Amino acid sequence: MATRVMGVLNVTPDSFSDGGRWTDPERALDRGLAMVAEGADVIDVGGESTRPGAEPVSDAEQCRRVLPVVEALAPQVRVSVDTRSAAVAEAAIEAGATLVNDVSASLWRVAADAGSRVGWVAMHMQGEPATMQVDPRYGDVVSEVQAFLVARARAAREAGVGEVWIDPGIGFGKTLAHNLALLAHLGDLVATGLPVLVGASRKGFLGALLGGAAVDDRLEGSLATAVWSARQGVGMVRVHDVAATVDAMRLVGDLTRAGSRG
Ligand code: HH2
Repeated sequence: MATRVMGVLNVTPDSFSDGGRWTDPERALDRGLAMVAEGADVIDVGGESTRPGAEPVSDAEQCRRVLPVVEALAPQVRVSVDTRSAAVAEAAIEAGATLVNDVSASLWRVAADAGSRVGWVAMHMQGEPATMQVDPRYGDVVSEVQAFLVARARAAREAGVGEVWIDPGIGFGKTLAHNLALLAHLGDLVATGLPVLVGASRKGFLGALLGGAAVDDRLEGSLATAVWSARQGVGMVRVHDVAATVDAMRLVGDLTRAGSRG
């Protein structure tokens, strides 16, 4: 199946890449619809930055930021809500979101209670955003992340969630080496049989690999990682640059088909 594209829409003043650009609900709606026109399958609306060092945002403030945008977009496209708060996830579902994108991997009961139309993304994070990049350590990052995600997915399935995604959480309590190891072994996550989501777009490790590129100068790395992920069998990529990602993935898909002799 073709890899789907989740477009990032941060309705925050401080997200690491698009912070402050879409805080006005009208502009956020326009941005969301533009990403749909570019080929996004899902729009991921978030009201709390989880970049390294970020402090938590109250439920009330997250709701104030995301609910008008979720409500306006939901009739036009599938909407996910990017939150660690059960109350915010519940309110967003009420407003029309059908996917809970949960970087804390703890909110599966919210999805279960909402019934079969609502799915859940379990993302791996070591620690909390405020301190997660201080000194992340693993024995074997690939097997530890995989074991964690499979266990959370099993709990969600047992609670009755029909659609469960797993995400290695690139940049969430991980060094450059950890991120590279996880990306190199995406096939292991895919082999679990659970659909895999990867969010590497514009992240810091790409800046490091691209010789210190600033956040807006990481397109090459973002595209390369999205195409790599798609080729490993990942089911969805979470990206800021939707049009370029769709083009790059389509091109490599065409190449692959043209090259197969079977
Ligand atoms: N990354 C970010 C936020 N949410 N969700 C999933 N499932 N996977 C990710 O890799 C992921 C995520 C961080 O990126 P961004 O939303 O662009 O920035 P910020 O956290 O500063 O709002």
